[in-house]
Amino acid sequence: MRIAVGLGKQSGEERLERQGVSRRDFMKFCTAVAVTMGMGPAFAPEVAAALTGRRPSVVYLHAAECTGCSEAVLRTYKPFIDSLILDTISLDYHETIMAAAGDAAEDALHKAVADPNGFICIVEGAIPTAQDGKFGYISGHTMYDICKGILPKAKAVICMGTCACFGGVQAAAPNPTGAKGVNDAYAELGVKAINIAGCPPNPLNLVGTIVALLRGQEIKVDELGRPEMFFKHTVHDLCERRKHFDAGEFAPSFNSEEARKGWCLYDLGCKGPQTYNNCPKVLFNETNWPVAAGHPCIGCSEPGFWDDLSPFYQN
Ligand code: FSX
Ligand code: SF4
Ligand code: F3S
Repeated sequence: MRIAVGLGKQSGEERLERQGVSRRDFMKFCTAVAVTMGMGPAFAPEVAAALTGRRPSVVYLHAAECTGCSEAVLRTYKPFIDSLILDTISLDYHETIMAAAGDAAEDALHKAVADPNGFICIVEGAIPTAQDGKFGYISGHTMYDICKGILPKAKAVICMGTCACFGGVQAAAPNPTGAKGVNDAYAELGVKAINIAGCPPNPLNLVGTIVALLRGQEIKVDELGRPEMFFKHTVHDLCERRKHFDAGEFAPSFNSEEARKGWCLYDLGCKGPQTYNNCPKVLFNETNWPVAAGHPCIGCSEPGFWDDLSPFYQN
C-alpha cells in the first residue's frame, strides 16, 4: 500500500507512472468513472483532468462500522486502482492504513484540518450517540465529539457506506448505542453530507463524487442525500433478470435450474424493486454484482437496511 503525499510538482500522470499505472489503464479507469457518473465515455478526459490536478486534502474518519467500506476501496482486483484512488487524493488521515500512530496520528489530523486550502472529510460508520457517545472512543475522545469538531469545518462531507449515511447495521434494533447516520446526528450543526450508500458502497461512486467535487460540478442529490447520478434508478430497473420478472418467471430456489438460467429472485427475497443503487450497471471490481451471482439484493443502500429490509431470504 502506498500513500503518495507531498510529491511536489510532478504532474498527475508522472505520479501515476511512478506507481506503475500505465496511461492505458488510467484512461480505462477514467472511462469507467465517466460511465458511472452517467456522462458517457466521451467524458473520460474530463475525469482524467480532475484526477491528475491538485490533490485535495482528505481526512477519513472511522466511527462504528466493519471497515468493509475501506476494504471495498483497497481490495481491488487490479492493484493499480487502489493506488490510483489514493493518489487522486492526499489522504492525510485514515486510521486503518496510515503509518502514523498515537500522537503522530493526532498531529496529522490537526494539521490536515488546519490546511488553509481546506479539506474533504469522508466518514465511514455510524455515530454512537447514546449516553454521551460513550460507546465509541478513539484516542480518548468519543466518535461523536471527534466528528462534531471536524465535520462543520470541512469543505465537503462524504458519508462512505450505509452506516455513515443512515445508521446501517449498527443502528439495528434495539440499537443500544444510539447509532445514527451523520446527517441525522449533526442536523443541528447544519452538516449536509453527500451519502454514498451501500454496505459496502461501490468505490467508483466515491471516486465519481470526488471528481465532481474537484470539478466544482453541482451534485444533485435525492431526498436522502444520495447523488442522483448513482442512485436515480432502482436495482430492479437495471437488473438483467428483469425480463424474467416481467414474464412472471421466478426461481423456486437458489439451487435451481431456473436460478442458474437467470430467472428472477423475487420469490427468494430480492429487495431490488425498493432499492436505489447502480450495482447492475457499475459492478464491483468490474466483475459482478449480487443478483448476477445468484444472491438476492438485500437493500443495502436503503435507510431501512437492516431492520425494515430483513428477513433477507424467503423460501
Ligand atoms: Fe461495513 Fe462500512 Fe457496511 Fe457499514 O461499510 S460494509 S457495516 S456500510 O460502514 O464498514
Ligand atoms: Fe428485480 Fe431482484 Fe428480480 Fe432482479 S432479481 S428483476 S432486482 S426482483
Ligand atoms: Fe447492495 Fe443490493 Fe447492490 S444488496 S450491493 S444494493 S444489489
